[in-house]
Parts: sequence; structure tokens; C-alpha cells
Amino acid sequence: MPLTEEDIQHFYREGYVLVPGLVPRASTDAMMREARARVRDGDTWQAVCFEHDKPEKDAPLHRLLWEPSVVAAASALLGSPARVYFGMLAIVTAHGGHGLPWHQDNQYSHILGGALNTFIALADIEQNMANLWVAPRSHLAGARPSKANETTAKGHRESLETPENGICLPPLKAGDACIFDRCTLHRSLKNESDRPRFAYAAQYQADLAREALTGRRDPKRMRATDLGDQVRSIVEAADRAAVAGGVKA
Ligand SMILES: O=C(O)CCC(=O)C(=O)O
Repeated sequence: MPLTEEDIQHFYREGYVLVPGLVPRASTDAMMREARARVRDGDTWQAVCFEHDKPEKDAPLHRLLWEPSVVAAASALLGSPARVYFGMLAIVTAHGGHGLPWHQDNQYSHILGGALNTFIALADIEQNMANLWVAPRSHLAGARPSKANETTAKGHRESLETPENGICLPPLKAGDACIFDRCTLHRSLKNESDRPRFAYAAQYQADLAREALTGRRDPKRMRATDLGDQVRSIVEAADRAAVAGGVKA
């Protein structure tokens, strides 16, 4: 279902919006066929990231970047065609991970002109399964100071400010999503459960958005619909092969 005007107002006012059932079941099932095979040994937070220079690489795993309902929601919130900024399958193994500390995505790279992240549950995520936390209205302060995390999430940014109003999202069903501004503070914690947590983060920028650092528009950030046109046949062929081979979701 398309976002309502109320959803859009909630996103701008609170810095996030929950969208139950954003992704159709057939697509989360197809994602899970791929995602289950990516769980690695160990107890860490694990990511498989989209590579702009090689859009065909792992194309079935990054299909949600051009999933029509996701792109439509991002475009409605951004008020323009959505360009793919970043995509990431994020797995937290059973009883694993430390999650990611409070951060804004704009603390990694600062985009001006509209940019957001779509956290999508690929399978059900209970609150104790490294579900996402957000700090409502934290986006209103803009990009805030941060540092490199040196302890539980090396290689990640960490906000110098800890919000006092953080909330854990309610339990999510496969296909539910939380869309949040790249200035909204968010985090996740350890997965306390016996099941791995599977989520996909699909980030988009507005059609004319620019990098704060350089003032440039990044030509690699293609429109999501163009990415779909480029890789759809690869993904469809992979799906046919998986179904013929009896791979289960
Ligand atoms: O996967 C997670 O646990 C957190 C995701 C996140 O922080 C992000 O996508 O920026």
C-alpha cells in the first residue's frame, strides 16, 4: 500500500516511519533463500554490501534496492525519484553481535538534499533479536559529532551524544520496514535469541542530492529504477535456478 500523507508527516516530524508489510512475501522469501546461505561462523554482526561499481555482483541479494514498493515509498518521502545510495544485508547470528552503537548514517558520509535508510525485516524480528532502535526527532538537530568506534563495532561510527528518548521498534514481521532520515540516531543491540536476525538496509538519496564534503552529485548513485532495469534478468534467472534446485526460503 502506498504511504499516506500521515505517514509522510510522521517521517518528517519524528525522523522515522514504520511501514508494516512494505515488502511482499514473495520478495522476502526470495531474499531469505539467498540470505540463509550467507550466515558465517562466529558471533559478529555480519554485512554484505552493494557495490556501485559492480551492480551485478550478488544481484539477487540486493533486489530490494529496486523493489517497486520500497522505491515508491522512498520516492514519496524524498519527493523525487530515489537514487540508490547504499544497500546492505545485515545478519546478526543467534546469541551474537553487539549491534551497532548510536549513530546517524550522515556521520559516515554526509548527504544534503534528502537521504534516508529503509530497515527491512526479512524474517520476523522480536525485540530481543537486535531489533532497531530509533531516537524520535533526533534528525532535527542535523548531523552531529561522532567518532570511530574502537570497541564493540570496529569500523563503524559512534555518536558522541546518547539520546535519552531512544525506543526499540515493536516486533517486526517479514516485510515490515522502518524508514528513517539519515540524520536520525539509531542503533541495535545483541541478538539474545536462538535465531539469526536477517534485515536489509536500503538507503536512497533524492534525485538532486549532493555530498556535503565535495558539493558534488555522485554519478555512481543511479536511479533505483535504472538499477532494476540493469539487473532484473540476472535475478529472475537466479530465482528460476533456485526454484528448480528446490532451494527453500
Ligand atoms: O543492522 C543493524 O543492526 C543496524 C543497521 C544500521 O544501523 C544501519 O543500517 O545504519
